[in-house]
Amino acid sequence: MDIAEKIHSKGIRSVSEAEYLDFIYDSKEYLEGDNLIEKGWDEFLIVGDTHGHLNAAKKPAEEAIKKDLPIVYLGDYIDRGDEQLENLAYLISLKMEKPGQVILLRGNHETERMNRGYGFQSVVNRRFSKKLFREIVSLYDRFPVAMVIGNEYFAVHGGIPEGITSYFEIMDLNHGDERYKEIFWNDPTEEIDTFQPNFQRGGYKRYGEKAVESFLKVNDLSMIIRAHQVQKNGYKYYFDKKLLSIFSVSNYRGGNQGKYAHVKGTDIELIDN
Ligand SMILES: [Mn+2]
Repeated sequence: MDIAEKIHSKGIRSVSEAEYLDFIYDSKEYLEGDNLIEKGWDEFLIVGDTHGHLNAAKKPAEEAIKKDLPIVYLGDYIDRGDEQLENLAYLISLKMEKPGQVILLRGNHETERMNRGYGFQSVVNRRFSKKLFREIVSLYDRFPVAMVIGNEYFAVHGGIPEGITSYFEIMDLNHGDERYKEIFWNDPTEEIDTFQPNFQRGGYKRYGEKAVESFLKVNDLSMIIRAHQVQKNGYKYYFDKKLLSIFSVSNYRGGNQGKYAHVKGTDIELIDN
């Protein structure tokens, strides 16, 4: 039985550390290991933060399977929710089943530093050993940080980094480079034109409409799709629909809605999650 199925039917307590470790080792060859990937898809589903909420990851995945559509997850799979090891196992086994049709991007919570402060490290250590935590952390560098879809969409967890003109430059960024980290940390804002430090996020940046316009123009793309911030309605458009921000856990903080998107050509349908 697949580990995700076992967790689902018998609970995380039924899985041994050796089983989870083998699963993590096996998954490595299925993860891209590239910073950026491109797909020529015309139709796909795209999902924002799921943060340890298994049902938030599952509902869009089941729709993707039913309709035979590819699906992109925009990162932040763990920390905070009640089903962190469950959510991670579910998403990774989905990836292993259909590696070319399922893309797991890296969020700012797919980092050791965040896991130490926001819950995942203690969740793993409570149930298993430090060894499993180290192995899971070693996977994160294999998640792509950005994706280009069908010459239309630029998909990332946070947004565009300052100092990158062409998306091709992302392919060679070192993972210690601030510009690499900005891709999963930065936030959009209508208040500024280009870039400004974001003190709420500990030194990463906020980016404005002119920065987005020029990035899209240079790269011949039409929209950025990103996650990383809770939205009251589950989504929010910025900059005359040049950017879509989605968040996929409902009732995450109070009464917010969760949404994911079904994209077909240039049509985008936002679906309750
Ligand atoms: Mn985030």
